[in-house]
Amino acid sequence: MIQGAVFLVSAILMLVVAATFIFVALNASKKAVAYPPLLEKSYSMRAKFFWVLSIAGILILVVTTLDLPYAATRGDVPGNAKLVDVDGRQWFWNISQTEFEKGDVVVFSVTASDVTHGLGIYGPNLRMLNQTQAMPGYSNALEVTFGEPGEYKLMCMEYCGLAHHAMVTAVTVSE
Ligand SMILES: [Cu+2]
Repeated sequence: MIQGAVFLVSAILMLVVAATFIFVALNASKKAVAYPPLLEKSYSMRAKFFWVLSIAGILILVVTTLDLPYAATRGDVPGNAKLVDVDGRQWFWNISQTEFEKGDVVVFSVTASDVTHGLGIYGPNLRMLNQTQAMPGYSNALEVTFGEPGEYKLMCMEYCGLAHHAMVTAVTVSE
């Protein structure tokens, strides 16, 4: 469904670009225009574009940066959180706890014992909730709130060898 819409929008935009090229090509040789005034006009347009795009770019940067979840990986543990150790190895996850209750706030302390892995946590609807790297010698804090009951999957997010794809495990969240 969304692919169809994306295809339609792309096709329309490509047609607009093609039509623009054809329009320019057909009108190119009609009349000669003095160049210096044209140059001046395009320079002034370019200067306006520069400022509009710069200001829009800075605004978009600020607004989108505010939404980044860096605070959740800083390691401050909320008072009611359960601390769970996760250790990634070729090719499985060691977890200190796999049973939770709905509403639990869990801070996973994520590390690895051989090579670098990535831990991604997926909700029962298979949407990713949070993810971090699992690195030998480091602990990354990954906070997840188990908002609904069901099976949450932990998957490796970084290619780590032959059986990388099999590095999947699950935790259960009960009502
Ligand atoms: Cu892995």
